[in-house]
Amino acid sequence: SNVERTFAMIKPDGVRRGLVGEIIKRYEQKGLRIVAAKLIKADRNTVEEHYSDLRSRSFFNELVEYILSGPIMVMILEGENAIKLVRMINGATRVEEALPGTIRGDYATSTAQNIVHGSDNYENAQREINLWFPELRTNETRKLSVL
Ligand code: DAT
Ligand code: MG
Repeated sequence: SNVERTFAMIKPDGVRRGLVGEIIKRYEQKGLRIVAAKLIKADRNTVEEHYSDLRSRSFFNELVEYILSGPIMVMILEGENAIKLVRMINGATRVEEALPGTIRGDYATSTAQNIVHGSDNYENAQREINLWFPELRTNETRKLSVL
């Protein structure tokens, strides 16, 4: 088995549009367990660090401003192949490629504002969990101080 943890975010348009319950329902329906979750107003430094690999892209500033535009829900999800599973449930990045049945396919109306985020690999999952949940940091992320 490959039980692992990943980081997911409901972006400001997801919260603004009242989709928090719908989105969490989809994760839970597929067997993912919520390890931690909080509704927060993000800090600029954290958002820039989160998307640091996109710093050179033309849409970087627009992306950061968008994430800062309202409350977001950040969470740690756990389950079998959780990293890949969350990205499957979220759907493709580009609005015209996000298939019906995925969160983005069903709700996103633009690529820039695409409702949800999920870590794309194990290393980034650990990095993003530690970045957004500093209060849970321990020497080893596998020993997060939560159930
Ligand atoms: P993902 O969120 O699917 O992992 P990513 O990491 O490539 O996609 O990009 C992060 C976010 O940046 C993405 O969710 C939306 C935004 N974005 C990506 N490509 C974009 C583009 N060409 N124009 C505007 N925003 C874009
Ligand atoms: Mg990404």
